[in-house]
Amino acid sequence: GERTYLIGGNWKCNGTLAENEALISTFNEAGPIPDNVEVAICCTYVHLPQLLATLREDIAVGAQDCAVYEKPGAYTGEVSAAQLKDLGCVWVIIGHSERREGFGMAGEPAELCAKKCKVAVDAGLKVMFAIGEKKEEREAGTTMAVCASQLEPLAKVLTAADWDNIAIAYEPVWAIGTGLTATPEMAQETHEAIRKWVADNVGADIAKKLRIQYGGSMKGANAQELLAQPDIDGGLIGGASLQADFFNVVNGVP
Ligand code: 3PY
Repeated sequence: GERTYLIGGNWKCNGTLAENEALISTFNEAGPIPDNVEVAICCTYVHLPQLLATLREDIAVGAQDCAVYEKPGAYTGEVSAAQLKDLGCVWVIIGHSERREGFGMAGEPAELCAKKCKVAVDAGLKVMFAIGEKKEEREAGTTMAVCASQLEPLAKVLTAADWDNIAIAYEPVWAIGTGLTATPEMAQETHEAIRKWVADNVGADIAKKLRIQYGGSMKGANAQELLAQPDIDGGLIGGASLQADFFNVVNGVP
């Protein structure tokens, strides 16, 4: 493709120091990363120092969320974007569907996700901003309306320059952790629609440069055909990023 591919690993709430050590060795010994690919691993907050110290230098490190607050202060349990940047993180995932849903508690509304994204970019981080529809929404034919409703608040808060530091991770919720993957054609159709939305509502140049990653049970076995689609510029990888198979995705780019 014309854009540098972006392959992110989302380790979610997995890993111990010992398990990570083994996986980091596997990745460190996995051979060269193709020139047209940027790779990042997003781990738990507590494991960031381990990855920053021991993961190969050509894989960037990121977090999976950050606080919405711009200034340090009385926010018990929160971790700020500025603290992530200070530690050495390059990336942060914002708006993963698991966080939007809230694990049975109050989830994160679209406006909050957008605000977090702005705070993160202002702090000097790059953001993988996750969007996507649920099964009922796809079946009702509202996939793009849902994606647009998640992108609208983002388009409101970002400046044109901010978009250089944003990737959109399109993750159909019905394909997350279910083993179901959108077919390459289904994924391409939505990626193309997302890029058109950005062209129409943000700017044609920004849309052309924007990387749109596919997420949702992407793994070595299905990566090649997904990444071959013209509007799929990478992936956000869950389960397979906890295995050596992650490098089959990295090496699956055209
Ligand atoms: C998945 O691969 O299921 C993901 O949720 C990646 O973020």
